[in-house]
Amino acid sequence: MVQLIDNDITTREVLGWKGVQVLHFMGSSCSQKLRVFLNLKGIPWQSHPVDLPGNENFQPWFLGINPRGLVPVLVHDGAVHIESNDIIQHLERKFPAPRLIPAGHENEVAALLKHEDDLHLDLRTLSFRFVFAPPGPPKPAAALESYIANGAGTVQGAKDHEKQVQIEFWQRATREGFTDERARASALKFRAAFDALDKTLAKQPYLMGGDLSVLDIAWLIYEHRLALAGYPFERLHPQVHAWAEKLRAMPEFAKEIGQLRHSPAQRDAIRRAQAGKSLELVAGF
Ligand SMILES: N[C@@H](CCC(=O)N[C@@H](CS)C(=O)NCC(=O)O)C(=O)O
Repeated sequence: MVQLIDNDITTREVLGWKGVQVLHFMGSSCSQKLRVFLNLKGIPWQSHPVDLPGNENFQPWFLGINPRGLVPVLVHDGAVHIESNDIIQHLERKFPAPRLIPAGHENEVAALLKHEDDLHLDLRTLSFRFVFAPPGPPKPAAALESYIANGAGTVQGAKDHEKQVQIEFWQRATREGFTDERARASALKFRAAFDALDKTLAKQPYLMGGDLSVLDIAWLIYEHRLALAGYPFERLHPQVHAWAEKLRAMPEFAKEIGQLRHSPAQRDAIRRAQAGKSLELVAGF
């Protein structure tokens, strides 16, 4: 569990926040996952939007709350929790009903969620390449400098390796963009993951069996983003496609993912920026 310790937190005012308070961004996949979870649980929470496209997450005040500069962050009665899957598991323990992690399967679910989290930078690569498609560098130099210079740089008191991983990701993206080679490698990892999920969903309605769980939330959010990127789910993983259509129609999901649909003008701009190179073409699907 990633609950920060006192020395990690330099924006001290959050220590006085009561109840469930969430720092998040509307279009962030990890934030969407957490918000769907909160909706399904019916947990009342207070919203603190963080403007990721404006790089507010790289400003000193936010790095004083999460030294990794990532959303979402949960402040629960003054305790600061980072990492979306840890936040979800923490809230599941505190608000057990309705169950979204089957009893007795906590460790199995934690391992399966880790697999999902391990693919997060691959999701980001495909999102930037095929969904957001920014015309210039994904992060302006000044924002990156602020990220590097600010925050405690520690998580649970230890120098944070994860921040370095993030810095290297953005520095490489600034140098190279999101190349065909990287996009293809990321897409192939998802193909393997969704092949396995397709087999599971041929036998049962949800990823953990007969009931909806946090795994359905986590993977639906990935499926949804990748579908926006042009990943051909219906052709490659028909069971996943049918399961995703069913979940997308539930109000608890629809409310959080609906906004990311592009307007026709945005779609045209992205298509032009990609010069006709779709995800299917680049990945060889
Ligand atoms: N492992 C982290 C990943 C969090 C993450 O990468 N969040 C993204 C949004 S989905 C973010 O904050 N990106 C920072 C940025 O785009 O500047 C978690 O699960 O919370």
